Amino acid sequence: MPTPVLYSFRRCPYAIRARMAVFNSDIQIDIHEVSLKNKPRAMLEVSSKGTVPVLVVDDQVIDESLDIMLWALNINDPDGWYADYSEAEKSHAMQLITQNDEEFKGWLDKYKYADRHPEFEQNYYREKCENYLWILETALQKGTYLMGDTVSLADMAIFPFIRQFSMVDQQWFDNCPFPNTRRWLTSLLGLPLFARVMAKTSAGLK
Ligand SMILES: N[C@@H](CCC(=O)N[C@@H](CS)C(=O)NCC(=O)O)C(=O)O
Repeated sequence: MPTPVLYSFRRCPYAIRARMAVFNSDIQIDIHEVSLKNKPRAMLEVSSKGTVPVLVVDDQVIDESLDIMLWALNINDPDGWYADYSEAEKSHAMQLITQNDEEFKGWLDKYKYADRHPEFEQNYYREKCENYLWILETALQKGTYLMGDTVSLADMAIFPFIRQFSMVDQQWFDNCPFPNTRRWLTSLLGLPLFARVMAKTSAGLK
């Protein structure tokens, strides 16, 4: 089987979550870092929607980050991010991820680029984001991670977006009333796996 190719963009939260799962599963892949302003023709030929990440494995094209995570975890889930959970827990994890992808991300983009959305002040967009942070904070008051005391798919799929949120106004985040979310994010950002996923040189890539 030829080595699977992952079209990726280093800072993209969707690509980060996909790389977290693929790297953790120890599957050998070639990472193709993409310029979003000049996407490679080979990528657009297999996925015309033009978003990263895109995984090409044999004749299969997977162009949704969550599907890439599930593909990797299905092959190898050494730390039990997914397989070890009950169906009810899996569905709860998916619900948290869907809320991130379908609601929070939209408000996050407006918060980050508030100058492009002058109909409201930046604080308005941040307060919209906070609705989701409350949900995370409540879960994280009960356990170290979103699904309990071990890392799960939910943590890995969501934290790259909370990272992005935290960086919009780091000072605000460092003082915000979500201490458990802050603690959770700090712990995930400190993982050696995250350092590997974010490495700028190919030495960090598998
Ligand atoms: N639903 C997709 C969303 C991926 C996505 O929107 N990625 C952004 C980068 S963070 C992108 O490629 N945008 C296209 C562009 O900027 O041209 C997924 O989960 O993979």
